[in-house]
Amino acid sequence: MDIIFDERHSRHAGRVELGAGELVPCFEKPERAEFVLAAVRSAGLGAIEPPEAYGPEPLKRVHSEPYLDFLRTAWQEWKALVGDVDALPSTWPVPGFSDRVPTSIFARLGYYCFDVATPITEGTWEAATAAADCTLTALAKIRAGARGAFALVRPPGHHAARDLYGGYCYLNNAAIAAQHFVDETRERVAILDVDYHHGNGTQSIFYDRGDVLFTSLHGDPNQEFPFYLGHAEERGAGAGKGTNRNFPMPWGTPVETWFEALEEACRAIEDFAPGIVIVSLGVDTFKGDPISQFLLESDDYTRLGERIARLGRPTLFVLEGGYAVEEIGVNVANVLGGFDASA
Ligand code: FKS
Ligand code: ZN
Repeated sequence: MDIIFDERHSRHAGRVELGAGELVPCFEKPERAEFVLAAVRSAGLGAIEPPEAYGPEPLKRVHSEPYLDFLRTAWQEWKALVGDVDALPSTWPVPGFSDRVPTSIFARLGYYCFDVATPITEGTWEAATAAADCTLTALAKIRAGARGAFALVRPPGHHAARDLYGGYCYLNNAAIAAQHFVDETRERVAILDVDYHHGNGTQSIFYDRGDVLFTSLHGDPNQEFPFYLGHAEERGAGAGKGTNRNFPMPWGTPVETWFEALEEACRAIEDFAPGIVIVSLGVDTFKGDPISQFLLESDDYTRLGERIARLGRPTLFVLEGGYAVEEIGVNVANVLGGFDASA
């Protein structure tokens, strides 16, 4: 398993997010990647390499130019006006307000961001673009014949839509890789999103696309972030009708039920016969995760990796969430180890 990693992830280090009624230290922090790096290294899963630079073109295939310009320049504008504190939105253009693109930095934060947990800091753009480059480099390993590759990245990506960020995500790494694969091969892509949270960004980017299947297992949006998307009846639109499959599950769902949903998602992927499987790999389904309510244990991640291997397709793993920092390393390494042992 080739592993792609870039130390520039640590340039993104938000200080605070707004939790329920109080500012708390960011859950999505640099140590996460360090724990994963240590675990994949000690598991001896494969060579760990830095990324190639792909430039802006692959990003523009998924995100709008005004959105990318905003992400690239927001920190400087915020810092000049407010000072060296995390940039967070505090007001939003909800339905009923004008849909003009606003000019003030305060207004543009709310225009492009959907929550109060996703700070823009000095190094956010650098880290986010490095993560996209890592994911594209891992994809290139697969194009060159590898059976599996792992993009060990942060910030994560699956909540980021064409021109919307939130949920700790800015650039949608998995979607950028999926689109790049389609552009290069014209083959079909299946995305399996096993993060605890629904990948609203990835779903929305490919919702009307028949060539990209999106499947997701996640906390029921009636109870869980991102709340406004991720229901079972969202099946895709237009040419993409039938190529969006959500498996929402309530808090405390038994592990066996989770694996039954995985089985259904895998059958949908097998029927779709994609040229590649891209796994949005969050391990916040872990029993000990501080912000999530599923019950998987460390050994269950090995089983997950084995099932993914049985899909029999080239597979790109992209890191998403997981906040039990001590255990995310071993949980991720178990998925990749289970995959390698069965591939
Ligand atoms: C906790 C509130 C949590 C935000 C949750 C974001 C989850 C992000 C993620 C990703 F993979 F993107 F990192 N609100 N008090 O895990 O889905
Ligand atoms: Zn998550």
